[in-house]
Amino acid sequence: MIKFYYSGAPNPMKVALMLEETGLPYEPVPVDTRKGEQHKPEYLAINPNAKVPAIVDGDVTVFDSNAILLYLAEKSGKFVPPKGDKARAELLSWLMFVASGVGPYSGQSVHFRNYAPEKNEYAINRYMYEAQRHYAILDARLAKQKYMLGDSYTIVDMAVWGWARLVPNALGEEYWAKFPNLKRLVDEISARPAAARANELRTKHKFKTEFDDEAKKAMFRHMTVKVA
Ligand SMILES: N[C@@H](CCC(=O)N[C@@H](CS)C(=O)NCC(=O)O)C(=O)O
Repeated sequence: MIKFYYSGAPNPMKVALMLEETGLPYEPVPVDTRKGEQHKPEYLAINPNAKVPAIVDGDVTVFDSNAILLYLAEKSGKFVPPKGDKARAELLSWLMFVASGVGPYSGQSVHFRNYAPEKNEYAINRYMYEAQRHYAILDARLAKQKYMLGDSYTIVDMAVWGWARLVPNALGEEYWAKFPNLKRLVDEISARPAAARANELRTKHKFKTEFDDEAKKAMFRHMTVKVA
């Protein structure tokens, strides 16, 4: 049985979607990042990066959401083009594009818009600019084809869904009008029964909702440690 270390945040939710889509049996293990549980030594032994998600599958441990998506796709043989297929190489590019671009820029955009103690116009503009540039690239691709890799729904679409659902938080509600093709994909995936079950997972455990000093200390460690 796969142990799935999760919270309701975007990166764990893509993995929850994949687990539900494949039907692989798993045991959800909540990690309440607002309480600092990601820094506990027993969790650091699973993910030294102190973030969710992570999975433990027998003697295999995988962290980083897109690595987990790929692992689960290979394990199940589902939602991934066959090895040797041209689309398999495309899958790698787009998976890394989401992991290294869409996710980090969206995350920083949310941070500087909603959480930074001072309003830093330069940082807000930089991260919003980069986030919307990445979403525009996804939108342009989805204008030409149904899914990120063509006609088939794959883990790339799941990776996109995890973050693109948060376009209103990362950029503002008005941005949906600029990305109609991306919105079409997000809405389609959100309507899938597996997405509903993934979302339900968040209600199975009472995660802390307050963003108080304890949460800031756990998630924004740079606020208390000066390195520059
Ligand atoms: N590259 C990692 C990033 C994971 C990540 O940033 N997770 C967030 C939730 S979306 C987290 O654990 N935040 C808690 C913290 O930063 O302390 C992945 O894709 O899994």
